[in-house]
Amino acid sequence: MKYIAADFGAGSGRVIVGESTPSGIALTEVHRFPNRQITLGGTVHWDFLALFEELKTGLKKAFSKYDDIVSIGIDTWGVDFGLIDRNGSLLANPVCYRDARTAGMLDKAFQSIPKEEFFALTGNQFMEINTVFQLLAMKERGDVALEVADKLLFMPDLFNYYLCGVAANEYTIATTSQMLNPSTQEWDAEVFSRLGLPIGIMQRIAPAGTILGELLPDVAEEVGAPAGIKVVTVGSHDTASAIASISPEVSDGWAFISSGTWSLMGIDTPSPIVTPDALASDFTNEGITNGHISFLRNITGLWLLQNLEQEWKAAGEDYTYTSLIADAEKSTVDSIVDVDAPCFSKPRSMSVAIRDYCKNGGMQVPETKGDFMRVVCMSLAAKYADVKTKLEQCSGQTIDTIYVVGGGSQNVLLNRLTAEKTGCRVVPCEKEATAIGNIMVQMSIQNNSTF
Ligand code: LFR
Repeated sequence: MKYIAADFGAGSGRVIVGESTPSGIALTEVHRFPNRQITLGGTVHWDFLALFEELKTGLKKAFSKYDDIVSIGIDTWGVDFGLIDRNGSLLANPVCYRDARTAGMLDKAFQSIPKEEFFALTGNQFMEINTVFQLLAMKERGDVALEVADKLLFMPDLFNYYLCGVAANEYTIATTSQMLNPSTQEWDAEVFSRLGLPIGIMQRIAPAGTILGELLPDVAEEVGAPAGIKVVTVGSHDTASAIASISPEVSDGWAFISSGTWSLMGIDTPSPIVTPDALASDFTNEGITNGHISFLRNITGLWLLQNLEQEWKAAGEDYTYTSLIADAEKSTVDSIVDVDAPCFSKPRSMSVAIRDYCKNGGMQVPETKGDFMRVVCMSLAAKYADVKTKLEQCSGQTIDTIYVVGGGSQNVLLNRLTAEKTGCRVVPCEKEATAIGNIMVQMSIQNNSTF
């Protein structure tokens, strides 16, 4: 039996077919496509229609190649959503969290719900990108789509809806919104009423591993799928899927880093940690597929390197990942930047932003690609060490092992520096963690887990 995982990540989307084999889950990528953000009228959008079309192309390729596919599961990054009207139409192309509309919304929200209380209600790290601040921004500017919306569907929910016609909010992605109560696992009515947001647009929560429905007949026909293909919820938050792929040898004393555009560093804990210490250290409580909580910190991850690489590619520079690491090993620049500093979140030029940061801080200024690579890796490792100490303080656990999943797990320099700075054993795990976790949840679904 085979399963389809569709993963929409920063930069690209992929349709992958997975199956269980004696040596683990085998993956075959059947379709990869760009996931571009489109600026229209000054707003940064998802290109949802194009992405849905690419998803169908991927499904078509998968169904023409394999005849034993059982189900489809979608995952994307967190917080973004689409709004649907009462006739089931998409009201507008969803807006990407990198858009500037949420500027100033944290302070606005704190006027209605003080920070400490807000954290106790939701357990989420305060980030302007969170769904609640996107909705508040829409309300503040009198956005008509919000006024007439009937349903809010997070991005994976939106793909699912147009695949099978069933509207649901999957649990793990819902926990990135800052509107869900981590203890009751329900929408927090207090948050909605105090901010004047419409709770009626929120949908019933579907746990990861729920059968939502079957592919709609017209979609099935278009993609050449047989009858009865199930559309299921997985850890539809990509980070939740990535964490699902980790199988630690011990029950505690370990942390994870999901290393991609973001570095999500945290621990698996049975219940949320919403103490003042957790708030002060910027931790978030997000749902994972085993019903536990990932208590983690969002760190600006390889975003810095991805931006540098874009500049180097645009300038026609010649290098490979291996040559970058070799050059970084030779570099003697030891400057450390705070990767989470606002100047790195949407810079016009990442190399200029890093140089300026170092110059202003009286540190050595990187010049070569190897210097930049070294600064990024040293800075990330330093951040990991700081977050590890704070994780230990907040959880009372001692962490001695760090499992690294995702594309960044292949960065041997970063792994070595992380081990040095944290004093932990660093275990690189699945590069394709998100797809593997997505498929593992599909494989575990029982026939009675219908929505
Ligand atoms: C990683 C991720 C993070 C989330 C960020 C924005 O891809 O999903 O978990 O905080 O993207 O949604």
